[in-house]
Amino acid sequence: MLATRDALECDGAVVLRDFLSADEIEKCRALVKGVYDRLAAVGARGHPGLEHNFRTWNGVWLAEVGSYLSAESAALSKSYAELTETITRKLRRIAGSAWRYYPNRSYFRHYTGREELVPWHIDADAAGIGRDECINIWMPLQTVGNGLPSLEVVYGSHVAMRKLPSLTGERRYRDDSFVASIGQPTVIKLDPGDVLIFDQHTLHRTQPHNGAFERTSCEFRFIVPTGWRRVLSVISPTWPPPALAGMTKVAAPSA
Ligand SMILES: O=C(O)CCC(=O)C(=O)O
Repeated sequence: MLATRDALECDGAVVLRDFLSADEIEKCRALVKGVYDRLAAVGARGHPGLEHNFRTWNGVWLAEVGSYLSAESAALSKSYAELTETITRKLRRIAGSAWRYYPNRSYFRHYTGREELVPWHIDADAAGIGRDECINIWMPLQTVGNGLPSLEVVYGSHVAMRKLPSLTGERRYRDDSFVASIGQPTVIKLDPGDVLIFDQHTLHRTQPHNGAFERTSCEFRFIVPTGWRRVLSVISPTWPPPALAGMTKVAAPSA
């Protein structure tokens, strides 16, 4: 466990093999497919963030998926709750109990080749995290890094990126020459069940790929609440605690 924490702190990213079992991945696949099928069939009226993300980049915003599923499908709702509980329990055992699951900045992503592949960025500014500490558990549902595009990361880049000012414009991406000035990219090869965990300041992008393809992944983000949030966070492994979710104003999601 400490080796993983040390690697995350030192390298800003760490691969964990078999983070989910074959059975857990199968259930996750069924859940993600069920959510996409439901959204395609009936849309998400009353859930503007979910609808917006789905239409603009084929993404599923997890902040609204819990309430959407509880009205749409008891089976999918239970499956979503079980999956996020499993991931949260495993992550906290490895990284520490201060981490809280953060659905406000968590997504499913289904690529077909028609969507823009995400350019170089750090989550801290491009994903509008707005928290001191955040990590992303990136989990593909297929094998990636050979045929299907994976993530490319620059190990250790979080140290330099933390010292630089955040980008604030419309497109918060970095170009190849900027990335070359920071470090050497690595393509991450993962099988279903494996995850890449990375810090919100670690440079990464979708591995370039030409033509049509089908790839689905999950981005589960976790934060360490501070100040008054830290006090309240003792009541739940999720932030905001589900009982307060309706009262906590959520900023518009960014894709
Ligand atoms: O799934 C991808 O290819 C991009 C994901 C990403 O950039 C992120 O999770 O921050």
